[in-house]
Amino acid sequence: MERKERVFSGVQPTGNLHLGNYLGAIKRFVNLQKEHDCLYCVVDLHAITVWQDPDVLAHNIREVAAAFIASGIDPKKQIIFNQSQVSGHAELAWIFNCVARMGWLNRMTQFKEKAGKHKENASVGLFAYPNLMAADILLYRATHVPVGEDQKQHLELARDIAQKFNNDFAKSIEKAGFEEGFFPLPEPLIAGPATRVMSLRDGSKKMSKSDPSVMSRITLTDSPDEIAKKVRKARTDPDALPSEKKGLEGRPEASNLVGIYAALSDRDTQDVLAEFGGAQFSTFKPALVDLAVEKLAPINSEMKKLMGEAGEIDAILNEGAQRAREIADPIMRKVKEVVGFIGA
Ligand code: AQP
Repeated sequence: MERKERVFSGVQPTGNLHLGNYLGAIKRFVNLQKEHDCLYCVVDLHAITVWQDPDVLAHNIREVAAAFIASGIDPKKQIIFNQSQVSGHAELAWIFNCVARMGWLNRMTQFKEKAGKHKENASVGLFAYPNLMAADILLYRATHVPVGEDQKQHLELARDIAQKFNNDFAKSIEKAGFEEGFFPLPEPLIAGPATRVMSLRDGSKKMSKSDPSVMSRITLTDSPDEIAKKVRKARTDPDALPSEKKGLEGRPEASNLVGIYAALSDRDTQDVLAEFGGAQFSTFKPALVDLAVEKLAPINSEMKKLMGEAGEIDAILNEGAQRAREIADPIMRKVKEVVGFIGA
């Protein structure tokens, strides 16, 4: 079984897809497709680690798929599918539940943040989420994973799981004909000026789907008026923008807005500061509104159009799942052989 470079990443269909999801993940998915074989997954099994209304979940699955396509991912060239259609994700996750150690999962900061004070009430799935994420990636023996900064720790865990699997089963892996271990150690691709987009209301908090304040995030379904209102009201400080990156230190809100501008315009932060250094937010914010509307409005209208054609989205997801299974099934068969399971 030859090993090749392959990109895998996923987005949860939990509603309120926002600028952080777009700049930290989806926009980068689009760029990667130029030179890689990519699988982009709507990770619905992850979504249900927190209860989802079934009707809303189905809508949100289609909406993430629509966002992928509207942003420029070509479903004919790349594979777009929803996770629950490929049973290998859950099967491999179970095997990884038996490879990963409790101590490793206990260190995951996202579980601590999401479970908060009510750890005893959190689902077992929320705790084991990183094992499923490792399975998502390794089921395809993917080598590169574009994600936002918040997923770095989970990616490190996926590498640890791959490494431990390779060690635990070294003998049977060799017997099955693999010289360099069975799973690759997947590399996180976390790069660019917007790997961690912050809340528009609080520069110390990540922009997030579940923030109770709608003013904290720009969503991919916001109208131009809503985008303008949110940017206008975004929290800032009273100083003008600096001309050098160093001048953004200790100014999280300013840094966030400049990072968003840079990522939306495919420039680096220094380049944006060279243009806006010395400008007040009263000048910078309208420029950011114009740019955000210019980039997001076409995605928004394409998403709307696609959402009116649910049957077509479903067909794309079904076809994508079929193609994903064609890659996953032989790998899963080998995993079972390596573990010692029998059967055809
Ligand atoms: N604020 C962000 N900045 C940059 N990247 C981000 N991502 C999420 N938030 C930001 C990246 O988007 C991809 C998909 O994320 P997800 O669907 O798995 O959801 P999440 O990380 O749980 O998103 P939220 O908004 O933070 O949801 P809640 O509020 O439920 O916790 C990932 O690559 C992620 O890194």
